[in-house]
Amino acid sequence: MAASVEYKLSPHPWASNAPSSNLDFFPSTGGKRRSGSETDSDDEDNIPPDWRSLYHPRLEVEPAVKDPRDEATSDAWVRRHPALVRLTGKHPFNSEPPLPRLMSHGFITPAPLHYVRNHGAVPKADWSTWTVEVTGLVKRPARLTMEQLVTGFEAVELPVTLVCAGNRRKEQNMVQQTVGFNWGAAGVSTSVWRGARLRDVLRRCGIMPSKGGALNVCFEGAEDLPGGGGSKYGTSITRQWALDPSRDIMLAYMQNGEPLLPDHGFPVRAIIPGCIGGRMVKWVKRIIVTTAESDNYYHYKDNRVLPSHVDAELANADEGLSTHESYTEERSKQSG
Ligand SMILES: Nc1nc2c(c(=O)[nH]1)N[C@H]1C(S)=C(S)[C@@H](COP(=O)(O)O)O[C@H]1N2
Ligand SMILES: [Mo]
Repeated sequence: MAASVEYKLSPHPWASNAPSSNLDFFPSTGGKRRSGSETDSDDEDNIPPDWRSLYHPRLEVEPAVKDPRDEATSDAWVRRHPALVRLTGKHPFNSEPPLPRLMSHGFITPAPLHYVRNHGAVPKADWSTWTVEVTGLVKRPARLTMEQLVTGFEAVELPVTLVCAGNRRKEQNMVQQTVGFNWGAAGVSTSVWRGARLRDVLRRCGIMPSKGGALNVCFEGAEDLPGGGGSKYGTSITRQWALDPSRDIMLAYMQNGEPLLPDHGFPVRAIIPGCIGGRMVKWVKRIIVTTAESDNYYHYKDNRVLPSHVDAELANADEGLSTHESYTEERSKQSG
């Protein structure tokens, strides 16, 4: 394999303020990893694989375009694939590709066909001014720019499958009605994600020891959502997961060799291989190291699987209960 992997970017059609054709922004990870870097890899052969052959031929064939259905919504500026099946009306945008189309692409889903789960409006993000704040139980709190994330940390790139916890809920709802909307069988997609390791970022910021109470890592998105009377989308993972080098958890800024699409978290999102999609916070603005797990409304109320005797009515009635991905028309109106 070539020691130097070059990433040539074509102009980005979806986000005009994304860097394009700028190799300095996306330096190669090729060759041996720097010794003394924050990774503890004991692999003899550290040359990362080149995944481009998996996704590059697919890029042009599934373009995203402005869709008249988005015109009267706050997502009017977002380009989307017209074939995506809209599951919750116009807004917020929750969609999956037609199953045969998803399958026709094989292992890697072109980004415009990747299923989308948005709790609210897509944030209008600017690459050059976006920052990710790392705060809480860290010795050196930081506000990282995209340039710092891209150039200041070793990049990792690998294929990751995302699946919404609601995938195939349509069938589940036929057996017993849940609070959630009807996903078909295509709420699942795989693409090649590239980003900085969360672990490296946390170590650079001096994450406190677990004895010091630094036990959880919370993520917060950028949207203003109605949940709990007004909140951001947020969730958390344990410190142990966040720092585990074998988990390859990353702050991803590229999908299939391009900057992220607005719907998938441009400019940066969490990617947690092997975890449910709901944990992979898009448009990440804040990472907070805490003792307790996230107290975010969407972590608490949306990401729960309940025993089968709990029906939708009981889940809604009881403060302590809720089902994953609860969705109501009312909420959809508020989040516009
Ligand atoms: N900020 C933010 N992050 C989010 C969400 C969201 O609505 N807002 N939805 C979550 C859910 S439930 C899923 S399944 C995945 C979907 O990611 P995708 O839209 O890129 O497929 O994003 C997760 N991250
Ligand atoms: Mo989800």
